[in-house]
Amino acid sequence: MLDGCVPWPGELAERYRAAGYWVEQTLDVLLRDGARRHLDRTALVAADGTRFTWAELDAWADRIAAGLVAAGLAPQDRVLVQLPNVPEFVALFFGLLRAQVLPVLALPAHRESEIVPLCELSGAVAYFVAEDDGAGYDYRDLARTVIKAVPSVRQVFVVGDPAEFAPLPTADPIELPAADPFAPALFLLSGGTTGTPKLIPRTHTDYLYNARASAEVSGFTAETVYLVALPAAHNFALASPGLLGAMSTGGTVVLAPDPSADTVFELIERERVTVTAVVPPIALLWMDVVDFMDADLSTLELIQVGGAKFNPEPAARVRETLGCDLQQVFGMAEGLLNFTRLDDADELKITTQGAPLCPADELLIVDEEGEPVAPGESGELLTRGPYTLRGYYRAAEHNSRAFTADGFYRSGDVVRQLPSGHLIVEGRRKDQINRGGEKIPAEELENHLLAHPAVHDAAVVGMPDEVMGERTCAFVVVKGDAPALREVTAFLRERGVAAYKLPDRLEVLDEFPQTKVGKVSKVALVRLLTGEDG
Ligand code: OOB
Repeated sequence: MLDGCVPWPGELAERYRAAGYWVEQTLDVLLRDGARRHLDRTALVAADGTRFTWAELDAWADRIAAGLVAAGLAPQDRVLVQLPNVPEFVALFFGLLRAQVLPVLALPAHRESEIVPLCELSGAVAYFVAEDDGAGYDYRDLARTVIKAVPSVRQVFVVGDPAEFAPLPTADPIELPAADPFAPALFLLSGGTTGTPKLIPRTHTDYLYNARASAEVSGFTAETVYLVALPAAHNFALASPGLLGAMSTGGTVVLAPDPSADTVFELIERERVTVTAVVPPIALLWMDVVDFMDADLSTLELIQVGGAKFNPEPAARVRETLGCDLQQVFGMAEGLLNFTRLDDADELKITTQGAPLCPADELLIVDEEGEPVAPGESGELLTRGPYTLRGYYRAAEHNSRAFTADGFYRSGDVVRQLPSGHLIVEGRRKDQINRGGEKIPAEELENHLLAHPAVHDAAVVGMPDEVMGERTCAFVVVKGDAPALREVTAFLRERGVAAYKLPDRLEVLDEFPQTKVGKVSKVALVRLLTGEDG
């Protein structure tokens, strides 16, 4: 295991192997085998209609792998990858796997305040970006800041015009040694609950299981045409089942640059898309406008909705509005995935967030004292299993709190389990805001707010919102004149905070309500917003 990663205990690892959840293959097998089997069929389609056969994608990944080696990158090196949904994302992903260089997958929305700490924590030696985001934001400026701030980052590679940096490296293919299937292949980002980012190591074999089993439970086949509507770097769109799941069955992957109805409906019609995955606000948006747009969505068989709670009322309207089946997905980058099954009764598809993917997923639902609740009661979900991490990367101290002594991950989600095994997500015990699927660690935003000269104290909470599930409210105690929301968000942007983390509302208080033990009472703060008492 890479230094800083926590392995599964030998006895469990043996069990996962014996049961066939862990196979002795590397993730790269998805492209290598796919290319062997499907050769001249279409593997990947870009938004502009550029198409790549399996053989072309395979050859491209080989050239990138050789280019990475020629550029001096070595096995186990970490690199930061921040690319939008472009074909280069897929080719580079497999190129990195082949060269055994470990990508840290950042979201396109991330900025300096996320990217710099991620590079520091991972010791990244290179940074891969796109020229821009298509909407005027130039990632090369961000790269200039990052290389100045983080000495380990020696190289920047750019998709598009590289300016003073290098283009994606390619070279004539070379023979490369095979990776250890049980070693980390990549790092996902955690939604986070603390002031600093957390990295999730995913091994070849655990992520292969994640992608293949998800594809199976979602009914993917060689005829599947999967539209990547969420950022490809997110676990949902990447491997749950996502683009890797579609590749595992020989399906076709179509890349959408953004999830707007205009963009997506046109791609669904043009490419005859059969399945896609979105967060609830996007599903709501599509359902709202579909009647006013004359797109042909008749090929769409399934929409997967997850990342945040999808309420039963809109869930019940999916079939009549979008004309397709609904699959709810309750997952986490840390591992555990829950899916409603395609043959579940409508009631379950509409009112639950699904049942665990793997028979070896172990779930505990516990009360505040950590004791298991009675069956059917709600409590915090703890889990371990063949594709759930045993520790964040280089985070020994945090790991001692985020996991139980016997290795269960504390999800921070409050759930209730039906006799069928299906879970209903009822809330959260972690200090995080889930803004339409985008996760905001409260402490991180509070730290940024505290840096503002007029802010004496800060507490960030989620306020209920019909469309987003929650929006972000920042409560502050000020010194001197109270700043306006606009001034505060400008300040946060200036600090390089991602746009989705900016507060939607600012409330100034003389002092914060406190709990019995003298901590800021976030429950009381939310009550101030919703006007509920008791
Ligand atoms: C997915 O992954 P992350 O890592 O961005 O966020 C995980 C957290 C969960 O712990 C839970 O708090 C929330 O997001 N969540 C849901 C949910 N799906 C995720 N809360 C309620 N209902 C749901 N359906 O969000 C993710 C990863 C893979 C597949 C799907 C989602």
